[in-house]
Amino acid sequence: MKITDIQIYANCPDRNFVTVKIKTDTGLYGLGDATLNGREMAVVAYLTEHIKPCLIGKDAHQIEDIWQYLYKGAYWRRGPITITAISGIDMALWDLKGKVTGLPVYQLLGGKSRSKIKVYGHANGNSIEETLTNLGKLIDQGYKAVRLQCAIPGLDSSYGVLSDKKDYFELQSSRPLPPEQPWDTLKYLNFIPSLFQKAREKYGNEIELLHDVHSRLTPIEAARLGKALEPYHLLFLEDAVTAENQSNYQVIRNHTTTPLAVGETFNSIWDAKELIETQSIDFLRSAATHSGGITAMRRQADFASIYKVRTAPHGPPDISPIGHAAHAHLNAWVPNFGIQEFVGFGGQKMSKVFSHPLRYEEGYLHLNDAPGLGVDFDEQEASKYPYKRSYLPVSRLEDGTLSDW
Ligand code: GCO
Ligand code: MG
Repeated sequence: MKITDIQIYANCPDRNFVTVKIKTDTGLYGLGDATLNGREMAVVAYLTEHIKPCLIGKDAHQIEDIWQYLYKGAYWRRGPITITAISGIDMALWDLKGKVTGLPVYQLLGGKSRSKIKVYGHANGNSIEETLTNLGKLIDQGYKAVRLQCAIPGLDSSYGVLSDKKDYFELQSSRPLPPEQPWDTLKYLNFIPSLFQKAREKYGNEIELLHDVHSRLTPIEAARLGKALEPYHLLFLEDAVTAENQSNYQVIRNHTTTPLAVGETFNSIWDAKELIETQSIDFLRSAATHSGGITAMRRQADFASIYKVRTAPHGPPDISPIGHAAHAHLNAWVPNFGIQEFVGFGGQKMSKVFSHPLRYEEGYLHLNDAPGLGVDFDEQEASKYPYKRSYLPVSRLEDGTLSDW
């Protein structure tokens, strides 16, 4: 099965996505997601200029060898641009192997460990009341786990709050330059425990609750938050601090039993090695699109399992349906599965451009048995929605200091 061509697409069917299509002499093609939010075109250039010429003529069955060739062969190891590009290629090769054997990718990984995939949804609002109303709506839709984010009183805008937007898939349009958002740790820490207190008062203890700090705290501040949230027993507290220095998590761990999750910006097992070995985290949130594709995610999960760390792949609106499908196959197989983040399937434009093998029902995703990843990409339709340059926000303290967004 020789690779005859590789096409790379950047489109914006509501959100920007980079899609890799590997064509072969069998007539079959494979699809991969290589979307890196806010830096999409760097990955497009990497794939077009540096990867494509090396792979034409290679055997598409050699997934492992191609992964090693692109990783070791670059010499410049790791980094989000390189690894997102490799991830897109890797997914497309697994898709191809599935198609040529007639099997869904989860079968190639070892078969299903579960019949359905537990997800957590997002509830947010401009006030505690509004957030809890939205939590109630998700509970009515069958969600068993929900992440809560709320506007922080006294701040003009807050991470994870949609404000007047209908959903996450509306967010892409208006960011020709990075928008700026305010941050104030004191206001945040004083407020967040009351959100969870009221959530438990209103909805009891059956629903799993989660929260994303989005890396805005120092280790000892995160420890204080973890302790304050203990009575509300979160499934996990996410990204309490940035994890560039992995030993930061030991500080948090030493103070609180609130479970910790991190990893959405990781692009290698090396970003998580110490966190896992020191048992400083409970859930690893790396994503197939940003962490080396299915080949690397499988290794990370196996390593994590030794330390009883479970997987909880990042599932934001800036990963394409192809990336989400890759997670679904991994999730169906992985023995140490935790939970999958799920924010919906996007709007009409997305569903015309991408088809996928997933169905949501009562708090779970169900994966069908289509061969490969079970996805498709309509390039005609996609060409109607050209890529739009768009940035993630940046965050500043009241005095103007740039802080972590
Ligand atoms: C999450 C995330 C995202 C990221 C986004 C950046 O937990 O879902 O933190 O919302 O901010 O993926 O591109
Ligand atoms: Mg997050």
